[in-house]
Amino acid sequence: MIRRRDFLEAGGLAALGGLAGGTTWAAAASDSTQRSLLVHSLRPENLATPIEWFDRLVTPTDVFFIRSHFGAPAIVRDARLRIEGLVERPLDLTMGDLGALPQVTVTAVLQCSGNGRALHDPRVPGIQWIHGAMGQASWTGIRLGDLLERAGVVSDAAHVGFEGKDVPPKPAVPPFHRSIPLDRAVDPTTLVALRMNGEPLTHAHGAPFRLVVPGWGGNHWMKWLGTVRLQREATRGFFMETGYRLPRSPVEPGAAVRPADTVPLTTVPVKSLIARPTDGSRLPRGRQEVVGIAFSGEAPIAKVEVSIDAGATWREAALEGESGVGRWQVFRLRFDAGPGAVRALARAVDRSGNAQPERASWNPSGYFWNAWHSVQWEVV
Ligand SMILES: Nc1nc2c(c(=O)[nH]1)N[C@H]1C(S)=C(S)[C@@H](COP(=O)(O)O)O[C@H]1N2
Ligand SMILES: [Mo]
Repeated sequence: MIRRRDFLEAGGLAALGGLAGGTTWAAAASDSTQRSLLVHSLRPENLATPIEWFDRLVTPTDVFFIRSHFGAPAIVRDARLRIEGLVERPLDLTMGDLGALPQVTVTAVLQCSGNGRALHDPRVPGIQWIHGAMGQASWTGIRLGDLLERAGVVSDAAHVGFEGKDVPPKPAVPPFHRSIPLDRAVDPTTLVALRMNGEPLTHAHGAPFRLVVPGWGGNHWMKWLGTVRLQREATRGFFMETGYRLPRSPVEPGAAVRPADTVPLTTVPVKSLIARPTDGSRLPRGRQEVVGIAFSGEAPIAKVEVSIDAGATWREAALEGESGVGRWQVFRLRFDAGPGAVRALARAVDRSGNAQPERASWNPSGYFWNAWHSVQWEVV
């Protein structure tokens, strides 16, 4: 039996390998083996989930990726949530106040818009996430729409701004502020979450309150939420006017794009990913199974197709789990493995007809990589 200490040390070493080499692939992740994250940076914490964990509907919290611009703020005992701006009654809510309101639970994918950045060609600057800046969890809290109804939104409010309690490391660094249009804020799936996977939010994931915006890129999901402000206009500043924007229309890979030709990114495009067998695996010949996940921020998944002959033929995989916008389902397909090198591919289509592209649409910040996932196995 493995002692807990050895087990933690093994995880720690894997994490250090990630720091030095850029990537560390944990051996087959399962509940009884490695529960470590891949380190992109420790201060602030930017940690990725090993791909093997994407073989199930819910990503356990302790292996759920962490993305933080400045690092978590200090823990305070009497945290408040302010709702202010264009409202009839500004609110100042404690954890007790929020906990006493009706709670709803939504299962949804949280994916960093920069997930897959390392796979864009030509390469772009920024954290070189490969596949691990995503996860699916159940999120429990209060509908933002319910809170806004209590505060009484004034008629000319059109945007809702969010500020977290984390602060930039020095005055020259702009604060991480975001806003979303009012109609998205009152969508019944938009939550101020207090719980993740049935437990109180952990500090790294935004305790005591964080925003949940199913279907939209992770940058909107404000952690350590402190202020919600009703506004006429979208929030200004670096993270709205320069960061988190996409070219208005597709551009040539490597092209320069003027800020005036960009729009804010919102919904996560359709994507599937093979979790197992992982790229580079050696498999025994015979009956095998490929498993992974698929989701879209625009519509529920319609189908996932898998090829085990480098794209010559495709078969539809079985889907598991509830379908929904911004909610992933597990796909599974059995196949007979003959000897030699096998190139496998996965691609998904959503119910609005959005198809995962063979090549991702390149953009200067490397957002939303979603090309067909391709892996190679050696069958022996
Ligand atoms: N206050 C605050 N909220 C934040 C961030 C941050 O740096 N500060 N990072 C955002 C980004 S870019 C992502 S992808 C998600 C990551 O959430 P997680 O760390 O719980 O996985 O949180 C978002 N919310
Ligand atoms: Mo992100």
